[in-house]
Amino acid sequence: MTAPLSLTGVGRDFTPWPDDVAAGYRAAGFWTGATLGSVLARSARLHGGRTAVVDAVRGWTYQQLDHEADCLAAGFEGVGIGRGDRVIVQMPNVGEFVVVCFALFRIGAIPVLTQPAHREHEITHLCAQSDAVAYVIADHYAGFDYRAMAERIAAACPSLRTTIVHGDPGPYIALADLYLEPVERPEPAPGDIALLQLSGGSTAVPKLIPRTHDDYAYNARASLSACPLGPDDVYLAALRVAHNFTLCAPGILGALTVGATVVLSPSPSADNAFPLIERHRVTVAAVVPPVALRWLDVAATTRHDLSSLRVLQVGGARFKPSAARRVGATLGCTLQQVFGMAEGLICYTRLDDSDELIVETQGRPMSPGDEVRIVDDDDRPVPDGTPGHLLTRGPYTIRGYYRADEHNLRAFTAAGFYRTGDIVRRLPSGHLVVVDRAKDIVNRGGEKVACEEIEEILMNHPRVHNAAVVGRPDDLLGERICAFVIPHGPLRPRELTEFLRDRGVAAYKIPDRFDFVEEFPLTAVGKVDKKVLRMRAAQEEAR
Ligand code: OOB
Repeated sequence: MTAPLSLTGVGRDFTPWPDDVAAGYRAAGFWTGATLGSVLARSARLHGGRTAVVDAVRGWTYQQLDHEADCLAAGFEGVGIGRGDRVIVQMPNVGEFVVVCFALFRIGAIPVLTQPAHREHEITHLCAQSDAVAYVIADHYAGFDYRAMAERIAAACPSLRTTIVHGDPGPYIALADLYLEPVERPEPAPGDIALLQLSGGSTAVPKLIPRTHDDYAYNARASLSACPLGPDDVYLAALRVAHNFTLCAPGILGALTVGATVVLSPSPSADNAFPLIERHRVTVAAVVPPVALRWLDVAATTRHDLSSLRVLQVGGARFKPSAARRVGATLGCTLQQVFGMAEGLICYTRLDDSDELIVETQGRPMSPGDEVRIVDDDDRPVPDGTPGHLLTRGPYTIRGYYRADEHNLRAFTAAGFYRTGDIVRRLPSGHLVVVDRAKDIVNRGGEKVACEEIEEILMNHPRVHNAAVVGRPDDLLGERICAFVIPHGPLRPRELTEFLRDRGVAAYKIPDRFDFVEEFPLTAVGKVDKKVLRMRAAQEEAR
């Protein structure tokens, strides 16, 4: 046996569901034993000649996608990528992203799904945490050359053996050269990790989320029950492809499960998305609130025909009722609010819910297997209608982060419930309203930024004595990032921005504003009082 099973199945890397619970999920039909690779193979048999994926350059029929995934799997194996190996995938919205993922799924290798915006700081952490053996990138995207960064990353990450480039490979291996003759191999086990998602979590280093074949395939199917798609549907992937929303809610994987077409937009801007909606007769699209707001504004005067649009999914951050109310009239489609997390649980408003529920709530859990508890600070259930901490477990919600035993003790209850960090209240219908957040993150238009991560880096600056990062309200993004800093001596915001950039921190995490102060307000137990800082940041903003 080449790959030690402990890396992919039951073992030290992730907490599987208890055996009796897993048996229950199988008996209930949630887990079918199908791997993600076999989901595509099935669609290729049923819908072979239909278009599976279209990007700015070309299209793939189901047969082509299935075949290319097999060819690329052979090529990946040829460069030494095997079952259980972790592979960092950092690609923009191109069809090859889908081919790469399915090639890895077929081998049983594990894509670590990063964002194009990530830089050395993030990628080196992710490499170290996952002991990744390979790094798959595009040559360049949005004015940034990933090959130059790959050199520095390879130097910092001893586990990395291979860099593979979509486009001009420079000194690396060209993805295009890895399409070889398909070979037979055993399928991965359905309980193996299929992919690692990134948490939008609150820790200094982002945590990896192990999603298994069984649970992720179910995530897509259960999503299809809330947002039905069929072979005639066209799904627009406007947000970045690797995000759980775009990939699996029902997203790319849901569309490919039923023979629908996925259209990949290079960016979510109306300039990119509207012509694609018109050209491909897109029926369903998924966006974050700031994008929805922009689309609503542009739709009023656009010359593009958006009449094919049936459903606009909005999620990732709270969508204000005032904006939600405009969707139907302005875009002529049904709004679906989506409240989800890469760790698992996804709530949807249903397409036939009342206008009131669609506008005012973030939906209800998609699966009958979802268990939801809303509790007070001492983990005691609160009555319906009272805000409390949202805890959840179920057939597609992880029981633990990847290689994070100590953190898992805090992030999960002893009974295996995931502590989402969200404060919600539940209506009698089961719909949830997200009212607040207990976790220490800023949700910047759907991009999650862990405050502690930025604080730690700032505190490495020789003239920063202490730093506290909070969100401040913003009409467009929902929140922006505000850093309160106690300096040692003279310091300017520019210096800190450059400092973060030099450390290779992704641009979206760089504070929008720095406020220099002499001291921080403290709580009764002597911790930095972020509630007070958030209030100050909001007051500054109002001024
Ligand atoms: C999605 O996933 P993540 O992992 O990037 O972020 C999860 C967190 C949630 O815990 C919550 O704090 C926030 O993002 N969130 C929302 C929300 N949707 C997500 N807060 C308020 N209203 C909403 N509608 O963001 C994600 C994953 C799958 C589907 C959709 C979104």
